[in-house]
Amino acid sequence: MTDYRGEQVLIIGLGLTGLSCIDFFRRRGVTPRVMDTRFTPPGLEKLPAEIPRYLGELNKQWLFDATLIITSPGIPLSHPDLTAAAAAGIAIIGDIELFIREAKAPIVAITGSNGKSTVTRMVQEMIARTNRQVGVGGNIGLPALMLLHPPRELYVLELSSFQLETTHSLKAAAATILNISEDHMNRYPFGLQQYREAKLGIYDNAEICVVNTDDALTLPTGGYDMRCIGFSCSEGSDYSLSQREEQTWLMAQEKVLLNCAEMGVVGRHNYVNALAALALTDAIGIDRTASLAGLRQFRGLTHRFELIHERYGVRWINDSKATNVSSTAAAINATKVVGTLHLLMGGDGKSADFTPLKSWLQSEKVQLYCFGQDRKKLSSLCSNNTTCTEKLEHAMQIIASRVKRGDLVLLSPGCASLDQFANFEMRGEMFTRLARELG
Ligand code: UMA
Ligand code: ADP
Repeated sequence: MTDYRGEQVLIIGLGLTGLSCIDFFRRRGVTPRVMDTRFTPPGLEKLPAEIPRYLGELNKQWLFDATLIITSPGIPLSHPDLTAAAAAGIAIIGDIELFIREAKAPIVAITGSNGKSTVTRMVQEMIARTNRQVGVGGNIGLPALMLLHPPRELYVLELSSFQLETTHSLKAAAATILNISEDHMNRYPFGLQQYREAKLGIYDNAEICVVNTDDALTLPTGGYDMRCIGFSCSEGSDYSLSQREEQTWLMAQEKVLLNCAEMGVVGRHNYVNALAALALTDAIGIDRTASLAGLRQFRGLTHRFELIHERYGVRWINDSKATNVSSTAAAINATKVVGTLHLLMGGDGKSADFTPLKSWLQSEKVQLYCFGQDRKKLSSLCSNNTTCTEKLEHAMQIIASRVKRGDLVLLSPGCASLDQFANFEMRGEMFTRLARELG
């Protein structure tokens, strides 16, 4: 166990991560200081009274008093006060680094622009069939530090690029980057390569790297190496999809494993997610029968291309977790519609370039409804067939007055929700409630 007594620990960012870090240090006899740029950050009501706090901005004096700074993922390392602290030689790490220093069990580490949570939960479901004590968390569910007590036999961590930026000692038993496409460009001013660099850290010292051979950006810096196992949506990789008799099959080492129709999720992107999950569970020695049973059982996650209901021949699908361009593209690709696709997009676009969606949106079968902060930028993609409203609920009322049998209403916003909602879940819950009322 690393001894932090004698360190002047400063935690920046309260929220879920900050609270888990405070608990971690208190268990080790260290009283950290806490800072948050927000006046009333989430979790404030749970902050123990004896913890010194500074709210509303960063306190330079506290920064330079610290010998160890723990940053939450929501705080950019490029913040001038943090770059100054780093230049002064003060160590800056995140909660995942703290976790890795303590965890004794093998770690499966999962990142990517899209599909992280889906693959993480698939892997969890597959391992569950073996009755192993597995801890699952990170950028999903519980913050990693909350998985240390009681200790587990195995850990599955979903990791964001922000978390990877402050992690230095990871030695995953198996690690994957599922895919890389533009996201969080407001945090990566040097663009996609800078974002990729952050994600590539997941392969450092990994025993096995599960890579997407259809996406060269997911390969380690030096390219495909001895540690790599590939997955692909076409045949030829270690794990691949195969099209036979109008059915899609999961294959491993050219052996047919599962008919995708047996899974509870739809869309090619989800079949590819299943390949990655299989490659990861195989890499850590999970019995194939258990893995395949887990895949059959997995029903998909709420807010990810989730069918709310089909009524009067109209389907309403909640894909609120589509917070970037390629996840919305995956949703449009997975959509089969006889009538009109009423597509709801909007929110905080995080400086994204939406033009890759243009050709789809200009289809006569698509009616686009734009809401939230970046609605004008989105509606400029196709001047025809577009309705702009300030709020999601207004757009849904208009849709309700227009839908016909055979139509599909899809919330796949391609943007973060934080301009109008507390999180993507609240946005999805609003869509779900209105879909039930209006549909
Ligand atoms: N913030 C401030 N000032 C601060 C600290 C944070 O304004 O001093 C803001 C950030 O800009 C951000 C928000 O507060 O908008 C939340 O940031 P946070 O670091 O306090 O977040 P936590 O509550 O600790 O939650 C984080 C992850 N959130 C982010 O990375 C933004 C959660 O992932 C994760 O589940 C949790 O840690 C536990 O590990 C959520 C997420 O949205 C699912 N992740 C992003 C994504 O998946 O796209 C990366
Ligand atoms: P993440 O945790 O990376 O955000 P999720 O599994 O929560 O990923 O899915 C987020 C969004 O991305 C959802 O809209 C989902 O339908 C879509 N998605 C899931 N897997 C993929 C994939 N492999 N490629 C593209 N989009 C995907």
